[in-house]
Amino acid sequence: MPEAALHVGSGKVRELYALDDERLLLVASDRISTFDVVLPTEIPHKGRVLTGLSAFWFARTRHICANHLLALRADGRSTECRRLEMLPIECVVRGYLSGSGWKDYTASGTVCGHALPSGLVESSQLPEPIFTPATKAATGHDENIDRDAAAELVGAELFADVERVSLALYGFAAAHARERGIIIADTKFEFGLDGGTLVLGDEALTPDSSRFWPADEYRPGGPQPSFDKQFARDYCESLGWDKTEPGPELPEDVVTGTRARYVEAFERLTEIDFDAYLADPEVVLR
Ligand code: Q0Z
Repeated sequence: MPEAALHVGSGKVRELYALDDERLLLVASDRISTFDVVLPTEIPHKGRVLTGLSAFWFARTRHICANHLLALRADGRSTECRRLEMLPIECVVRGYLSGSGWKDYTASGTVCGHALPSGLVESSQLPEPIFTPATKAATGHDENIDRDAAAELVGAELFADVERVSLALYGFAAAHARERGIIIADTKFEFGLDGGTLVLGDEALTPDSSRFWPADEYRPGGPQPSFDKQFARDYCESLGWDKTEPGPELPEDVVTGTRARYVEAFERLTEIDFDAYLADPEVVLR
């Protein structure tokens, strides 16, 4: 547990502590959310899978952008991070049309001011990845904004930097994942400033901050199965649950199947045995 660390924030499935003036401790729990509701049943090791994946990407994208990772702790679920002044926008990159991007396209033919070709269907691959910033809503859902609104929030120069860097990070990770059978349909980055330097923060390129789809099941024209959460979602749907709090308990076979999918995503993307990660988390940094 964090030694003399002040709790400074809670996400749906993560906790944030202050270590000192310069450093934060980010701890990923084994909680899982479906349809935006945190379920009462945990997925063993889920927090370690996400922490290990995020650290793996941080280690492999230093040539694109500096990041906040200072140390990965031996528990495999806690990272010491440099404290940043976070930018007030979510930096989303979409390579495929899904979620709010698909919804906005059906309503207007555009996503965050990007005019897209007609005739795209749900989950279509886009002609090229697009940067689709969103505001950070204190409660409820983030709102997509166009580039002018985003540039207003962070300044034109910084906007150009986060757009370029976000597209480069996505391009690198999506190509790596696609060669290993995983489509990263979209992903959300959060950046901050350290002095004047742009630094990638938060978690990056995990199944909680991205849509991971199994490439061998990709069929545009409808929603795609989630690489990690589909068993849990299907089980919840089978109950006829109304998707309000409290969520249902997951049975053992759904927990086991879901855990196996998280571990499979980790092993495919990192090419590292998950048991080797548990024994020594720093394997993902080498
Ligand atoms: C991340 C969040 C979580 C609740 C603040 N390096 C950083 N410097 C300053 N602030 C943050 C970071 Cl990562 C920061 N969040 C998101 C994470 C629990 C909220 F684990 N909020």
